[in-house]
Amino acid sequence: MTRLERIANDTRASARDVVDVLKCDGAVIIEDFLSPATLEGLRTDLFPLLAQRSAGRDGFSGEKTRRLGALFAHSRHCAEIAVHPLYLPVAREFLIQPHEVWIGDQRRPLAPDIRIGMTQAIQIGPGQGAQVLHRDDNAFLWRHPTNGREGRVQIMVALSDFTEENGGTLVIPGSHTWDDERQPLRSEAIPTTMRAGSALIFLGSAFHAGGENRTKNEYRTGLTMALDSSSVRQEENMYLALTPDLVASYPEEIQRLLGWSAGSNAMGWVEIDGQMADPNVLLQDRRGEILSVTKKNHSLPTAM
Ligand SMILES: O=C(O)CCC(=O)C(=O)O
Ligand SMILES: [Fe+2]
Repeated sequence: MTRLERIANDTRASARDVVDVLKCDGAVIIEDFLSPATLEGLRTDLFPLLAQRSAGRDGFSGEKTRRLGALFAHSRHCAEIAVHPLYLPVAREFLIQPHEVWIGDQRRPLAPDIRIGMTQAIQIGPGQGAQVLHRDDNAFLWRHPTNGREGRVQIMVALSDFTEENGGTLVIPGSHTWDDERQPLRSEAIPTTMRAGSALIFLGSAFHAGGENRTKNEYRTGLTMALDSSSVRQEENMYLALTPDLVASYPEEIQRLLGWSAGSNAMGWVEIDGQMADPNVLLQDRRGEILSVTKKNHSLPTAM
């Protein structure tokens, strides 16, 4: 395969189309994923902060590459990416796959929720060599082939144009089906070329890498975010990166995606009055009082 499939973000585009391409190729480009206003807002919020960051200190991070995390603290436009109709429903399709488990004498389906596992703006500077090819679900030591059971659906939103020359993300289409023995080769990878505002969505099991920036003075800037299964720990420590007050200022859907939830598989509970409770109640009551679960029912929805 020599090119990545492209889907235009217009009225005809559906999450189903995106899922279908991802199942087949492991990666897809969504053209004009962001509105011009959101793109401009992200650039205004993030570019000055990126300019203050020092470059990476190792080959993987990139010694001519600047990175900025904790993006929900730096731009409220991140919320629009996380709940985008061509991203969140797509992630749900891959990540919320119920397991049949025994709970006592009952066999029940148990499914994870979705969490934002990491956020990062990545600015590849002139002279930066290509990153090594890798899978982002290495963070969870995920096994391959996944047989459709993915742990992560990642996005790379272009905040500047991505070209072959300036470091557009390298992807090996189809590599999400490979087993753990197969080595990825640079010759199999193709560069992501897309206009600013477009996005590459790829599975955590797909081999990819930051590309080489061969330009003299062009910076390639992307915003990456991961939607992960709540069966894994978030890669970026959101509880240190974002204050509870900051998280509380977002709508409840975003609070939960950022990890302030316990979900149906009970990952992330907090003890309140002796009960394993949903931590989201602590955000709802920012007066600092810990509500008693005996007065209000905050208990977890599972049988655990
Ligand atoms: O910057 C890119 O295009 C990809 C970077 C990447 O894959 C990573 O740092 O894990
Ligand atoms: Fe990566």
